Amino acid sequence: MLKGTAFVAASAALPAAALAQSAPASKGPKLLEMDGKAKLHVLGDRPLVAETPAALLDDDVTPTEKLFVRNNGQFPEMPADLKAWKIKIDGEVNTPLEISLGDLMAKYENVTLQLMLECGGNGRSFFTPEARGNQWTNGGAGCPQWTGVRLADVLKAAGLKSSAVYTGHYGADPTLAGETDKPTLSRGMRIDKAMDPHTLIAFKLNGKDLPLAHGAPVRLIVPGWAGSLSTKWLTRIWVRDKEHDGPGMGGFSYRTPKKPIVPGSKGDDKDMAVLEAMPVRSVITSPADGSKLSGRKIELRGHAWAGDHEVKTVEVSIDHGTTWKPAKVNPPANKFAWQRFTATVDLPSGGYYEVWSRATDAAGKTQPFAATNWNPQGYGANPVTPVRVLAEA
Ligand SMILES: Nc1nc2c(c(=O)[nH]1)N[C@H]1C(S)=C(S)[C@@H](COP(=O)(O)O)O[C@H]1N2
Ligand SMILES: [Mo]
Repeated sequence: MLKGTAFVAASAALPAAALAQSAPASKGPKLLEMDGKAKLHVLGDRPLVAETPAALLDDDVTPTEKLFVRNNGQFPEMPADLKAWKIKIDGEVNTPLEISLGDLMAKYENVTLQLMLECGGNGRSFFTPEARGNQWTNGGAGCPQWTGVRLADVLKAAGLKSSAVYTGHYGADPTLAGETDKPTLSRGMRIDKAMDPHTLIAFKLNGKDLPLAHGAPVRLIVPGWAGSLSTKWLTRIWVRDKEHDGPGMGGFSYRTPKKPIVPGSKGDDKDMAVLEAMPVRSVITSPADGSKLSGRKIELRGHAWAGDHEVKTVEVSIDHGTTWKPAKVNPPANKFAWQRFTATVDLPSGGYYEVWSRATDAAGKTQPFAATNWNPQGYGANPVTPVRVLAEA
């Protein structure tokens, strides 16, 4: 499961020769070259998919440049007049709305929250055998600050009919083949998640207008649930009287087995249910995987999160899970924000160690040691992920 690593000095005090010696022998991941974005790891070019390496996830609030990018189609054009952008709310509502972004911003209360965005496929590379799709490690996730209006306020203004049970979301991105008359992806959620006051129609990311890569001029943010619900370049919310059936809602797309299936088997899509909340996960953000340490004391840092739940505990281990030590876990900035954990770890000797972290959520669910509930498209893998260090002293 663990692919090879080259040990890179974490301390600037190490002589250049040591650094040169430990330079990666094999070529590393392809790095993103894009204005306004850090050198994220490119998992795919067409469509563009790039993840954030764990060590770049260390900030309390994910900076825009470090937020992962996941497209299913092509980028749409950047609109000339952001405020003239129109969003339609129709279907099972008393008064269908077509509202400009300018009016949306002016008429509804603006809220700013720190909210998790996480791809449904995050962790997919940990499945054995390999599941279909982008091979995310843990970097299809980030927790920046979003500003927008509550989707609930807009749905209340339109007036939900009693038949309203689900949403269907549409964005302006052309398909990979360049079509603009059919949706690239159109997912939806149960109406109670749409009415959660943390589900936003967002127009700012970390205090600035959304960049094109993250859905300019306006997108949904459905925190804690599969990122595919957080429609970028939002044009329409269709309120439905049944589970939505747009592209991305059927078969094995964003669906996981109701009962475990044999890993690698074809499976039957009748045994699958829509993936909603993401599972509990912890990521060590410092030290970086493959760090050479000059001493034996590690000031460990990371983030943990758990879909709809708060994280209750994080434990760390340096002996492959034989013994565990509790980490300090901070409360989230608000509901649906990740939580910082820290621990001081003393290695008993110099040499090679794997540092593990495992989180447990408020519902009592703990990260497993290997990806469980294998499914053909690889959703929901959240195993403990080692960080490998080499201590010199
Ligand atoms: N219109 C549209 N919205 C979309 C997508 C897309 O391809 N088209 N990708 C979704 C997926 S699968 C994820 S994980 C998130 C990623 O958001 P980001 O690129 O801002 O990180 O956007 C979602 N919203
Ligand atoms: Mo995603």
